[in-house]
Amino acid sequence: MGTNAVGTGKTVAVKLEAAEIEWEIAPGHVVPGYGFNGQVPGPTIEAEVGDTLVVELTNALPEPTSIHWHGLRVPAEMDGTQLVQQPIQPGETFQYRFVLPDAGTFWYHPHVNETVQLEKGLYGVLVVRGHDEPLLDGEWVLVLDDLKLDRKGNIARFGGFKERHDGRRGDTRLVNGKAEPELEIAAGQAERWRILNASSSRYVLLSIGSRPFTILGTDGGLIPEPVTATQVLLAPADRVELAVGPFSEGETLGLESLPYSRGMVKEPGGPYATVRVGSPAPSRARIPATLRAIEPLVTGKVTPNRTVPLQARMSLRRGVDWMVEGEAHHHGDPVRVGDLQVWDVLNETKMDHPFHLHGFFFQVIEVNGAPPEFLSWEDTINVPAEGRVRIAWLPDDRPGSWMYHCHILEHHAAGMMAHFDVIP
Ligand SMILES: [Cu+2]
Repeated sequence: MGTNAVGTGKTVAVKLEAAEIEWEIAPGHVVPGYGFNGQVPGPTIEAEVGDTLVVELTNALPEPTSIHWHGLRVPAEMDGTQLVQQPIQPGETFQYRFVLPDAGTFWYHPHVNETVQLEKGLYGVLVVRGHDEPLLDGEWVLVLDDLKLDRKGNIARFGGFKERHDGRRGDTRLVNGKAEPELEIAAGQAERWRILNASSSRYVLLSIGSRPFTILGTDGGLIPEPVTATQVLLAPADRVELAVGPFSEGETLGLESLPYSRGMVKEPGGPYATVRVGSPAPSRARIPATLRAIEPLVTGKVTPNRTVPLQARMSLRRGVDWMVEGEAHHHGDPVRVGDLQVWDVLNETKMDHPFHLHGFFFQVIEVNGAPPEFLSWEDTINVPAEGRVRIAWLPDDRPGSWMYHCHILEHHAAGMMAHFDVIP
């Protein structure tokens, strides 16, 4: 990682249409929502490292939209924010085109009116495969989400102080657009689960029936070595890749979120899906002891060259402003191509915030002064309430306008974001 990939010549062409849909979240329970190609999540786009992705997005919504390619090292003008493109008006089409330099589990979602458009169902996954992937018996993409419904069972009205303050959280938990579905896995097999938390604000402390699983990758693809765990935290926008199983025939496991305290907001947790273990099937799963080499960007003692304070301020008119460095919708200093960045992201609030950097992966150096359990490439990291996360990243040769923000969508909208330039 660090240089821009050269295309292989293979093109993956996808047509996406964003439109109003009748979203069936449970048998017989339909809510008016938004979808890509009539579905939630949108179609999973699959490609290989080095492919060129060409997406023709048609906006059939009653409002402007765009697509942000979350986690992808795209050229600045393909990033989908209003810094780099005009929102796509209803009836218009826009073509996104870029090479896919990295393997991993990425996602796509609008970067216009996100609090509404994502909640209504506009999101999808992009899987990019590398040349040397671990071999498992099967693969699932699981998108976790939640939906806030009103008494009639429709998507509840948006806004209000609590939503602006805590972020919007619903009590209907979804997997791949369905409320608490049943999943099946064959006994004796181990599968690769690529999991995304697409919620507006909900943190998922993921458990699969309290059984051990193996972490294979995070936001930016595989980690150096497999890590065994019984729970893993997915802040909003986070991804994780797990090896799950083998289990015994007839077992039933709950895919659930355990209670999690994100500072002054307590997440109650709850079930997402029931996993049933079916009849046995032969396994050829093989997880190597080494998954990938990741070179650390920094070694030894480092001095950060930037501090990014995440802040809140009560406001008589709006209730609360979420800020970066003293202002809502902050304009950050530029960074120069090739200059190593070591940033201290300081959370000066009493609530966790998932920090998302557009267009570039970073390595986490420290969380509250301690090194992380393993080295990884990330585009989103949770910054604990009143805590500090030190990250390092290298602006490779993609000058332009970029941003970072809290991925609690209501906090982003209320100002906990910054735009900055990468300059040649
Ligand atoms: Cu936040």
